[in-house]
Amino acid sequence: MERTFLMVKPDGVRRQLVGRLVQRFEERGFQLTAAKLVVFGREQAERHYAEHREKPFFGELVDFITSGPCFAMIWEGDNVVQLTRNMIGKTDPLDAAPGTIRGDYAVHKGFNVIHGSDSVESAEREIANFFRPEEVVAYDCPLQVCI
Ligand code: RTP
Ligand code: MG
Repeated sequence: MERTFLMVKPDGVRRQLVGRLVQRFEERGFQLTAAKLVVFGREQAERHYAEHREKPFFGELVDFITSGPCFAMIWEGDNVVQLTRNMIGKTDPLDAAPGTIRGDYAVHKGFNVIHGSDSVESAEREIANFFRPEEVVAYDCPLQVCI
């Protein structure tokens, strides 16, 4: 089963959007298999965004991600990586369509509420950076048989 790493960023947690965002992924038909509220350390955040290390916004991005609790999750389902990216919307809320998470809840590119893995390979790397294998819970989800 395909897996992805989704993370409500500190702005989303402060704004008390966690419940509403979890609900969207449940309603779409995905299965939650791990979740935790964590304040990430600098090294862990830098590893997460390593592809942006040379970009001018890298320092600010890591400052922001480590500025307060994030709600980290693993979700499973068919094509969950691409489908949740579609639900999250474009990086810059100026381009994000209404109906997407960023199109509904975000205004600034630097405070865009949620992260989602951009490929199956990124998802596996990001999951390994944030979760230990024993934190992932396997269980039968009756919904999966009828989606
Ligand atoms: P994310 O990784 O957080 O899910 O976002 P994304 O894939 O949509 O966008 P990505 O290109 O991976 O960028 C990571 C985060 O860096 C911030 N950013 N700032 N100032 C800028 O030009 C700029 N570009 C990107 C955004 O907060 C973005 O979510
Ligand atoms: Mg990204």
